[in-house]
Amino acid sequence: GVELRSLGNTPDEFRQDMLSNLYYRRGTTVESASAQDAYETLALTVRDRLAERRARTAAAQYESNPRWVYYLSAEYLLGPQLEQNLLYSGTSEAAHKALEACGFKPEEIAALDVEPGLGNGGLGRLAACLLDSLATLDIPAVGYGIRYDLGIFRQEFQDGRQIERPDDWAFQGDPWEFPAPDDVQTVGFYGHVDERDGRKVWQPGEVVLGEPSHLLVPGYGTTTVNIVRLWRARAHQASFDLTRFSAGQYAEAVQDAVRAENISKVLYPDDSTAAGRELRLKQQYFLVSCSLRDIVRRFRLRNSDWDAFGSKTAIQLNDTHPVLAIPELMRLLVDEEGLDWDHAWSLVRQTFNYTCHTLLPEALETWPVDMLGRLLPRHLEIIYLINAGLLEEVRSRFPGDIDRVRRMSLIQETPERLVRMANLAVTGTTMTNGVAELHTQLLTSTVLRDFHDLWPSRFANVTNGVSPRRFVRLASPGISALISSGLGHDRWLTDLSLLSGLEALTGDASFREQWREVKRSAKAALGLGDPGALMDVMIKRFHEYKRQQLKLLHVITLYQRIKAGGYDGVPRTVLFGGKAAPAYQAAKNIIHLINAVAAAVNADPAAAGLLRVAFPANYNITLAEHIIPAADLSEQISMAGKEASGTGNMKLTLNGALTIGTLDGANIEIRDRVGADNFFLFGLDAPAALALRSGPYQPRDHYHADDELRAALDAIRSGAFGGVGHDVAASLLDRDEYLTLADYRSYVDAQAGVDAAWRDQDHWTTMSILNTARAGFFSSDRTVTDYLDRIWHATPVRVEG
Ligand code: DL6
Repeated sequence: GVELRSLGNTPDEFRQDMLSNLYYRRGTTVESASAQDAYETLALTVRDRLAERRARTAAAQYESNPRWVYYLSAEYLLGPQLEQNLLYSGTSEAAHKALEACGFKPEEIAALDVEPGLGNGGLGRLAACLLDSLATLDIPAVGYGIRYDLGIFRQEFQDGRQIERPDDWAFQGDPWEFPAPDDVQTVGFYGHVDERDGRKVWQPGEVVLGEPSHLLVPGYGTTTVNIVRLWRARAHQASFDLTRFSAGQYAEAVQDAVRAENISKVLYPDDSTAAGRELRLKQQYFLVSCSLRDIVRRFRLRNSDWDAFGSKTAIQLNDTHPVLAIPELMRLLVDEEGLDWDHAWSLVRQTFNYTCHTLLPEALETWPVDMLGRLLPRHLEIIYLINAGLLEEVRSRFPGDIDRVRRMSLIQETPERLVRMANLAVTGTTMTNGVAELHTQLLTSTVLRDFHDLWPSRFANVTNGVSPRRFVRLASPGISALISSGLGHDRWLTDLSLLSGLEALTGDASFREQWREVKRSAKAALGLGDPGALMDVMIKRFHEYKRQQLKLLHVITLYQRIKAGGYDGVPRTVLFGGKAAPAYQAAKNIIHLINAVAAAVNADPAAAGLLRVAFPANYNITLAEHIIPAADLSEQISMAGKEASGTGNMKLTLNGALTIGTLDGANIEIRDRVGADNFFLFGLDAPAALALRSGPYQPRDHYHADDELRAALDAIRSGAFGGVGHDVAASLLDRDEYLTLADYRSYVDAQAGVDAAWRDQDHWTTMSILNTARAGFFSSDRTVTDYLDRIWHATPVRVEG
């Protein structure tokens, strides 16, 4: 092949290349360059280094014709790209010097790097961590997603209320992206199904184009650079109505084009509103259709026999959002390629696997049969055929068990006819996995129990993990440097189990002192409160099951103790961060109340130096990277049995925060590893919570029995926080769906244990180091290794450096 010229990484070579990029690609000069010019030039110069590795990677992967891992996800929270790409390409220092030589301040230029907020929360960030680890482990992989014009909304507070603003993240252009308008795919919607020569032919009524662009996904400490390919909807030229435009009907002239391009306009915030459901379904099919065509095109580059498809292709369905891929691949194989049904079905089942990320029944997607049939008539036929096969198997395994047949059917019949996407996902895949031990156990014993009865070997657990590069090395340069100096190497960045070497250092007083100092300076850098105070952090999406309201009741109790002159706790800064889905009023009420309580506490001289409440707006990956290293206490206080796994809990543990938590999600595995002595446990466990929920639970009994709880709720009800929060208090007293009041006393008492532990700073530091030392399991490298062993069965392709 043709040899690539290697780009040099000395400061001089890097600066020369920056200058070339400034002149030739940015079209400007050093004298007139703006900060944005400098940022984009820097980004291009770094990107070029990775692009070179990408070219080598693509060549090696093509050559070895491996089994590919394709990750299909409606969401990716990739985080800021600049610092990551500088680190992974080994050019941080050269870039710093080059910027300074041109008169720019590196921090100011880095601040211009806007994160693509193409996800809502844990599921999207997990996708990004898995891509990072796939590349780091040299696995040939491509992530597929949607390039939303507007990412997750920008959160602002107005009078303490959450306001959502559009996030036009790529307004200035995105220097990391490689658009490929020549690889465009055509996606159909609506229309009808004909039969021709014994084959079904779908004649779509509307056609939209999917235009891809890709971002580079570098591995750490390796040459491999994979990609994530994102699709953007484009209208056909023909949808612009020139006749109408010429007649002055400007809006009408573009209406079809606008409708087409709306498909990738906004990241759908969540499914708590009915409006826009059809658009959401269109987004899902758009992602699936474009990605499968691309996957098939890539398969054909090296293979001609369909029989090899399943062994060359592992497609992971990230939750139910991309599950239409199952009927779509059946349609491609049967209708377009002419394979017989059984042959196609066996290839489809070999190809796909499914990850479930929830236990909330309302989060298991369903689609009205009518809507799906109108939008995708052939797919609905295929779903019916798949259902026939499934129900035949159920009937023959469980004769006469009509209820079971009804529960397992892909179609819910009453009260409304709905397609059950999770049932389709389990039926059309080889493996289904949960994301933490408890989650998988609850999935197989409750939500998906019938499927587990039928096919027990089709279920596996793969506990989530996080990228140590992103969430330790980049987020916490101070802690990272200390870990490396303590261990005498930085190999822990690619083998996180090596953190166990820190255990021996807990006996070293000077190491403990340095650890304390590093945590303290992370708090000082965050600038939210006294760095000597305990930094108590609750960062995650707002949801009643996660119970930010429980943390808030604790804050009110502390405040009331202060007001009563009986405060014996340690100084604390309580930090909240997170967004509520725009249509989720109960969660937005909690946000409003937190801000009202924060205003009262922070303005009260009596609380000064003892308690402070911080709630920075617009929690995202960029902000997370500042908060996580500063945390002393990690709040993981969901009602047991509701949080599938959590990943923030892992990030905080790895950064030396101690957890106060329930036995929920991955908290259980964290506690098992760090040790019960280094974890503040409280509350009902999952069976106890379930039992209480199934009986006649009376939240008011707790209100009457506990003076401090009653005082906290009464303060809200009596208007102590500017009259805000009546609805929150009423919902807790009347329903308390997530057992907040039942867990209050146990939680507040456990917090007293936190205070006692914090008073012995030296011991706290030991516990903090032990948390980091014992959390190596929670690397997403281990997660990917588990996926490879249990689910994907793909092997690395090493790329020459
Ligand atoms: O698996 C990633 C992440 C888990 O850690 C969280 O526990 C879980 O809530 C989250 N789920 C979602 C969306 N849920 N659905 N469906 O983000 O996934």
